[in-house]
Amino acid sequence: MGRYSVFSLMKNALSYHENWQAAWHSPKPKKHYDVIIIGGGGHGLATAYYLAKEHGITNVAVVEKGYLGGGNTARNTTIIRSNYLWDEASQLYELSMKLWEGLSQELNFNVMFSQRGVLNLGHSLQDMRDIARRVNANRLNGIDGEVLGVAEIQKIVPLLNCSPTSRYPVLGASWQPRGGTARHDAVAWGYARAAAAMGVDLIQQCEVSGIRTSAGKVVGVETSQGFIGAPKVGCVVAGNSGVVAAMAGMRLPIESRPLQAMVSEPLKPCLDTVVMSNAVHGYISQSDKGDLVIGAGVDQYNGYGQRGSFHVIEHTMQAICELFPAFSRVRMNRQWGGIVDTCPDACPIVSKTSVQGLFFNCGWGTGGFKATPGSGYVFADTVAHDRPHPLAEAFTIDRFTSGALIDEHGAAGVAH
Ligand code: FAD
Ligand code: PYC
Repeated sequence: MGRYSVFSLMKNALSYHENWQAAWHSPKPKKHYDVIIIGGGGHGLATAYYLAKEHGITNVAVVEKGYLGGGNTARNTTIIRSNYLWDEASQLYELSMKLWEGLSQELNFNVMFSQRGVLNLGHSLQDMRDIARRVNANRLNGIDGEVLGVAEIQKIVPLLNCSPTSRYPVLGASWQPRGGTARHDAVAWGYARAAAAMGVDLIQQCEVSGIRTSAGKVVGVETSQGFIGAPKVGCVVAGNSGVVAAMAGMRLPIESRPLQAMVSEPLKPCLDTVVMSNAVHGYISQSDKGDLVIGAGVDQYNGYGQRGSFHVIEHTMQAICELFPAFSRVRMNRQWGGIVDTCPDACPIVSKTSVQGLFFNCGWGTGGFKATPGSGYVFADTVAHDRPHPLAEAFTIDRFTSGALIDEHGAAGVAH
C-alpha cells in the first residue's frame, strides 16, 4: 500500500467516513419512466445496467421494497460455475461466467471474483455416470471440466474425508477450474453504482403493490410511494415472483421455498476451493475472511419466512462433518434463510408475458447468483427488443405449455 493510501485510510478512519460521497443517490420516483424494474437484487440491478449500457435506455427506475441487494443476493453462498447439462442452460450460464471474468474491470468495482474451482462430488456409480455425461456435454460446448478420481481430489482438498468406509464414500468428482465465488454485496453495489452513473433511478423502500394494465398493456405500477407509469415493466423479484405475478392476474409455475446457509467463526486458510455434494446435501467454501460458508438443501415446504427449519441445519452439519471430520469442532456464528423461486425443471423463466410490456425474470431458484451478469444481459435485451434474446429463447413461459422443459435438477447442485 502506497503512502497516499495509508494516509487516506487513516484520515477516513478518524473522520468516521463523514465526507464520503454516496455511491448513488436516492431520488423520489418520477411520474413516468421508459422501463421500471421491480426488484433491486443483483439481477434487477444488472438488468438496469445493461439496459443503459447496451441499449441506451437510461430513463429507467429500479424499484426495491427494502434495500438494494438485501434479498437472495445478500443471502447466498456465492458459488459460481457453468457446468450445467443441457446446451441451452450451460450456454446461458457460460455467458454469465464470461461476464464474471471481466466484471470488476467493467464496473470499476472489485466484485472479488475468485476462480478457485468447484468440485461436485460423486458418491455412487450413478453419480459418476451422471458426472461423466455432464462433463462431456460441457466440453462439447467449450466449457472447462474434468472428471477426477479420488487421488486427484485428495490433492486439491487434503482435508476431505475420502475414506472408503464412510457412509457415502467419495468415488470421484466433476471439477470446473474456472468456477469459484464472488463477493455478493459488491456485485449489487457495483451494478448499482454503474447504473446510477448512467442515469438510472434506484428507488429503495418502495414496495410495488399493484401492476396497472389497460387494454392488455402494462401502464405502470402502484407503489408505497404512489403510482409510477411506464410502458415496460420487468419483474425480477425472485422468491416473490408468484405474489407479483398475481398482481397482474397471472399464475407462474413457481414454488417459493426457504433455503438456508450459515457461516462459522473465522479459521486460518484451509480450504481454497469449493466443494459440493448433492448426495449428502452440503456445500462449503472458505471466505477470504476465513469463515466457512456452508449451505443446505431447500426446506420441503412453501413459505416466505426468511429462515428455515432446524432439522435442515442439523442434516447439513452432519454432511459437512462427514466430509470434513476436521471441522466437527468449529463453531457456527450465524445462520439465515432466503426464499428461492423454483420451477418444475429447475431452470429460470426469462420471458415476455401475455400482458404487453410486462416481462418476468425469475425461477433461478437455488442457483441464480452465478447467473447475475448473464441474466441481466439477456433480460435487458429481451425487454429492449420485445423478443427473447437468442440465449433466452428456450426459457420462455411457453415451455410449460409446450412441454419443452429443460431438466437441470441433476446439475442444480442443491436438492429440491
Ligand atoms: P433477490 O436478490 O432476492 O432480489 C429480488 C428483490 O426483489 C429483493 O431485494 C426484494 O426485496 C425485491 N422485491 C420483492 N418483492 C417486491 C415488491 N413487491 N416491490 C419491490 N421490490 C420487491 N445461487 C448461486 O448461483 N450460487 C449459490 O451458491 C447460491 N446459494 C444460495 C444460498 C442461499 C441460502 C439462497 C437463499 C440462495 C442461493 N442461491 C445461490 C440463489 C441466489 O441467491 C438467487 O438465485 C439470486 O441471488 C437471485 O437474485 P435476484 O436478484 O433475482 O433476487
Ligand atoms: O447453484 O451452485 C449452485 C449452488 C450452490 C449453492 C447453492 N446453489
